[in-house]
Amino acid sequence: LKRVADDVRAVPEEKAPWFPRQIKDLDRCNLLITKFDPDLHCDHPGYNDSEYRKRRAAISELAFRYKQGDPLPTVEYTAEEISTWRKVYQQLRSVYPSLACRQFLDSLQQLEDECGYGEDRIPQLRDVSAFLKEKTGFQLRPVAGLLSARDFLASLAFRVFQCTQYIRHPSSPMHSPEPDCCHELLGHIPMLGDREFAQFSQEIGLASLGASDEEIEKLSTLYWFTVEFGLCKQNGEVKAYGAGLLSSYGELVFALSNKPEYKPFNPEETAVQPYQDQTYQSVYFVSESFEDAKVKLRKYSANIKRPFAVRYDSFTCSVEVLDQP
Ligand code: HBI
Ligand code: FE
Repeated sequence: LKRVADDVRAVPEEKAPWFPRQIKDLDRCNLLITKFDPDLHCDHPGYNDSEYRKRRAAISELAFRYKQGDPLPTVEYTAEEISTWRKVYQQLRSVYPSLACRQFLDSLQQLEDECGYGEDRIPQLRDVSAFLKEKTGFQLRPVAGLLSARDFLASLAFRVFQCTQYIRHPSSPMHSPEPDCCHELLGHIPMLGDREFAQFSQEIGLASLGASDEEIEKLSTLYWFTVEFGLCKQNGEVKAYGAGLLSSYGELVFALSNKPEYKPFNPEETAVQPYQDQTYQSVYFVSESFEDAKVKLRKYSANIKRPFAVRYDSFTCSVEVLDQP
């Protein structure tokens, strides 16, 4: 009893929140946010469609049962689901050459050549994960929906991308209130096949481990305006690299029109910019290059107050925790 009391007293007051140290700890990073869940929200396009909700529940079940190291589940998509995918793919593919950044286009081309990307079938997470593993060391794990920012960012520290496997409701192929496989496979995956971008993503993840709720909120906002809605300069032109843009025809065209405001990417300012998750952004942040974004993010992260430093060990897929002097 005495020992227990001593242990309790020994815990420093500013104890950091729990975070995963090993890749298998990601099995515990599973806090779902029900903000856009079709079972609970009457304005979700699938709310009145019990067939759709049943399908979603079945695909969610695959994610709930998944443990790190299991083979990724495959889903046999229906003709209706493939038809939704086709509409999204065709519309977006036609505008990518003029609006997407070079890294995205290169990677998408490789996915089409090597990984079965195309309008006729929805790629399987298992194939896509194997592709990414070879290119950048990223791997996928299935997730049933929107995760808490803390859990989502933590997985990036291990080069694990939590990926939804269901598709949006057929009544609104051009819009989804929540992430779905169109958003992941078209928006995120090609960028995660780029080495520089993969490293940028992992560094946001590492910065989030054990951070306070306030810092998580800021990192999540940074993630929003870069990984989701980021723009970058390329040969004197502004191009899109954010997944929220590259998976939404309407916002992609809007973001690269002369309507929205552009600001230079600057983590201190970007981290506190209010953002929109119901409509288009009113401001977008433009990076000079990924290298530049990475250097700036690194400086920002170094200033986050944590009583320790972390280092990723890629041999053991684990995070080393070092005491800060
Ligand atoms: N969860 N499944 C999933 N997919 C995302 O893209 C995602 C998430 N949770 C939070 C999030 N993205 C970001 O908006 C940041 O809060 C990290
Ligand atoms: Fe996303």
